[in-house]
Amino acid sequence: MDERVSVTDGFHLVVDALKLNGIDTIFGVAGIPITDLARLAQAEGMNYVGFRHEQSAGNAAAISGYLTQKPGICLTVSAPGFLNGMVALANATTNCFPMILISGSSDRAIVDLEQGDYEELDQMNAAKPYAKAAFRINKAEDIGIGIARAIHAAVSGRPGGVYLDITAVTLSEVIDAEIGRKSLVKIVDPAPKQIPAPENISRALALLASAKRPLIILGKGAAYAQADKDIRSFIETTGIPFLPMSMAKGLLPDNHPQSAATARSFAIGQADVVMLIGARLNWLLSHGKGPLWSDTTQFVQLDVSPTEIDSNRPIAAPVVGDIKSSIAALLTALKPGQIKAGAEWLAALAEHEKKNIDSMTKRLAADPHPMNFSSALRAVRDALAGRPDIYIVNEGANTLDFARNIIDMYEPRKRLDSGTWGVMGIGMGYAIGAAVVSGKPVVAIEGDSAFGFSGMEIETICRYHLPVVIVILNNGGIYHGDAPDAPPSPTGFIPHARYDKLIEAFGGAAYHVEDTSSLTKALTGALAAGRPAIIDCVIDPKAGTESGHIQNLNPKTSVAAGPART
Ligand code: ADP
Ligand code: TZD
Ligand code: MG
Repeated sequence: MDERVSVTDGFHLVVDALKLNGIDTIFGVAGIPITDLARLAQAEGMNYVGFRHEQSAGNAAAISGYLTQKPGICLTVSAPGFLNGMVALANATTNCFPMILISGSSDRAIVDLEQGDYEELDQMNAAKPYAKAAFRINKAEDIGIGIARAIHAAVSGRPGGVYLDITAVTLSEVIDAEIGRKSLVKIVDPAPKQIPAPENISRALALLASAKRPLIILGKGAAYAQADKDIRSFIETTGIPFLPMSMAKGLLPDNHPQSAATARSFAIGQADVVMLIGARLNWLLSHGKGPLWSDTTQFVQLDVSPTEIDSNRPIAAPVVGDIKSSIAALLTALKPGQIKAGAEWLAALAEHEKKNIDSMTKRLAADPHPMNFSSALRAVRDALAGRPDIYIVNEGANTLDFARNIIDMYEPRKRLDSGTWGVMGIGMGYAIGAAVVSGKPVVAIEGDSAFGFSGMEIETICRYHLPVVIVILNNGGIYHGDAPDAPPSPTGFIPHARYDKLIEAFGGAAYHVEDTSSLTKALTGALAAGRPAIIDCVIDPKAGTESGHIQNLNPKTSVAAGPART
């Protein structure tokens, strides 16, 4: 018999196992021992996207997981490549995004005795504390099972990042093709429904029905669940006002009449029952404590993870299940007229909204020179008007906080940002991931510092001709750029740097703008051209505040700056 058809090897089995489970894209950086895996994946019809740094490849995988509910795949080399990818894997786990980091690894016998192999590291054990699960495949025959276990772990229950170690020996191991074929696993139900208990549903509805001032907070777990219609229906049927967390913006359009976003603090402070849907009571919600919250507020919480319940405040009505099933069950059990947000509550919110909208309108109308964050983002908003299809990626400090408030979203899962960790460096990876899986345009609104963390991926964006436009709000530093520059301050960068020039090296379109009308025109033009572009926006170096809107999280110094005194 022809040997070529009767045998297979680990490389082929990895590709076969991924394809069999509907995974068609790999984000990675090539090198020993996975170069041929990348080549083979491409030859076998998979979409391989090669990056300049594993962290960005991992971020692209993570966000593709968030957008598609299938684990995004990141492929790296051993030790340093693996560790570069680990930041993205840990971030995915923290944000509850499904992803699998696959790294090739060195000879286990040498690694375990620490005998100094090429790129030696005990990768699986290094990954464990930061991953939802970590597995190692030591035999070609186990590849099918190993990949099945990784997929289940990534997408079932609370989604997260999974590390899958495949040794170089396993990749090149040759086995009988028939044995190989039989070893593959086609997963029947990777993320089984988790139906909430009926008493969870009746308790939650009863608590909401008793509320005088109910409020719904939508988190990115709700966006991930893709239960958009039912969530909207529940909110509109009950008339309860809602607040979106940052990545849940657009789940219902930001201009929806029930959005309480412009009266956020008032709504949170006054609500007597808050229903959390896929949102944790973590630092982003002040842990449900402190001046923002009332001590007497009661909570309904919809979450797939039972241990999330009571993590920061007691939860009077937990609804443990997947959000799609939970919201469907709530809608089915809801009796006509059982829950109706009161007119007094809605009127109080409307009054606060009006005040805040008036002051925001005034701020946005100002057109200072040089631009500040408000005026530049108003110009960006004008260019985005009528384009709800565009993905917005957003990172920075002031750039993040102002853009979240100024750029309205109209469609679910279109806003992708620094997330639970407030991490810098997701920008280009998320932009590439979103563009690759959706084929839609992406506008990345980046602080000049934030952009620097993944900036080299503009070559990747140009190489794959992705419709990504990067708007850099360039205030010359971390938070602001007005610190003295000799010696360089910890927060300052080279003043007047021209980030637009960078993309010229790779054939992208470069814009440099100093005023709002040029910015709107540049962004409109770049989007119409549909090709990679950087718009470098000159922002007043004094415009930003330290740490944006979270200055209060900085520990206070009690001693004046200068060398430590003994
Ligand atoms: P945000 O930052 O937007 O407030 P978080 O990331 O804090 O949101 O919270 C997301 C929550 O959603 C997590 O507790 C997670 O367990 C939960 N979650 C994620 N996916 C689902 C799902 N499909 N069904 C139910 N809960 C989910
Ligand atoms: N490193 C990482 C990985 N994440 C972080 N969040 C930080 C460092 C600290 N950090 C912030 O929290 S925001 C930020 C840093 C370095 C950059 C802020 O500067 P920017 O935005 O230019 O991106 P603004 O508009 O100037 O505030
Ligand atoms: Mg800056």
